[in-house]
Amino acid sequence: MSRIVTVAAAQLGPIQKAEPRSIAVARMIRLLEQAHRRGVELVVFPELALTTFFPRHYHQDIAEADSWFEPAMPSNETAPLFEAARRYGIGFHLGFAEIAHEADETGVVRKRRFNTAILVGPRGDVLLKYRKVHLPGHAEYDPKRTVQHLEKRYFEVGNLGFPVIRAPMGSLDGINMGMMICNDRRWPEAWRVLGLQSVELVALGYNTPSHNTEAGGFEAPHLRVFHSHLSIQAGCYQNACFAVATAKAGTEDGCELAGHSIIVNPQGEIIAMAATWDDELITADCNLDLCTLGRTTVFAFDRHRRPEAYGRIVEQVGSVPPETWKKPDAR
Ligand code: CDT
Repeated sequence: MSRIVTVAAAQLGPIQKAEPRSIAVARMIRLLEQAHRRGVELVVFPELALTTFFPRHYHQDIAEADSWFEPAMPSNETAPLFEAARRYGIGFHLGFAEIAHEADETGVVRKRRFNTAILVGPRGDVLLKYRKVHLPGHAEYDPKRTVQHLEKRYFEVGNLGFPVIRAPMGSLDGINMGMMICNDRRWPEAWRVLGLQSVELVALGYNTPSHNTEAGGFEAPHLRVFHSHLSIQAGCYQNACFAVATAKAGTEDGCELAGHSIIVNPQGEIIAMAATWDDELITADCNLDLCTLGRTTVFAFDRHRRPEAYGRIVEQVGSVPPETWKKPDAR
């Protein structure tokens, strides 16, 4: 019998700066209700789903930004979301800003801030936690930018790697599930680390501005969506997995977010795509048996990978210039 799971990307329209979490949670519960009516078993919400994308706002004192973070999950404000999901027996993925009091790499317990996502099972258990590894943007106020992108100011680099968990979801005894957050999807290394753990379904949320505000040159707005889809479709194809990629969309605090949430199959095909910039649920039935073809043929890692040739991937961060060719007799 085929292993089919019905999934949804629960795209959120904009959440303005002044909007409280209770409004966002109420909107998410409405999407969960729709999901329940459509027989969905797993719902993926966006990155930083409870508030505006606050890294566009500068706070000189980082502690002033703490109001954007969740010191507990679930909290009083998010408990209704957990309750609704449990009532319907639906699993969900939720992105949020996390405050954790835990030891750093020197062993000192301190307050730490991460861009985090959790995967919650149909009975309300937290199955997996992921903290964003690839943090885009900058740490200091940049007067040249028209919009700030201060993820490097507010968050530490995630310290949980790219974990994959096999857990029950919907009617299936076990699905191999992993997570990414936004910018991670642009890095093939992240996909491959998940692929090397036999991931079948990647849940990822994102907040991608429609315009490149880095003032580093012109980038046509339609390419923002193209690059997002290109990265996700390539990641799915090359690692023989499905992805549910969910955006925050529309004009938030005067800044446009690109939307275009998608669900992608292991052939790299888009099988569902959002058509609005509002709250919108897109769904697909994912036959996980379709992961087998890629991973037993072109991408049978055990037969075809050549890690001995990939040293630079983990030894180097930036690129180095290549050797310059010289005529053999001039050597
Ligand atoms: N949230 C997030 O990671 N956004 C980034 C914007 C960077 S601009 C290319 C993203 O990769 O979509």
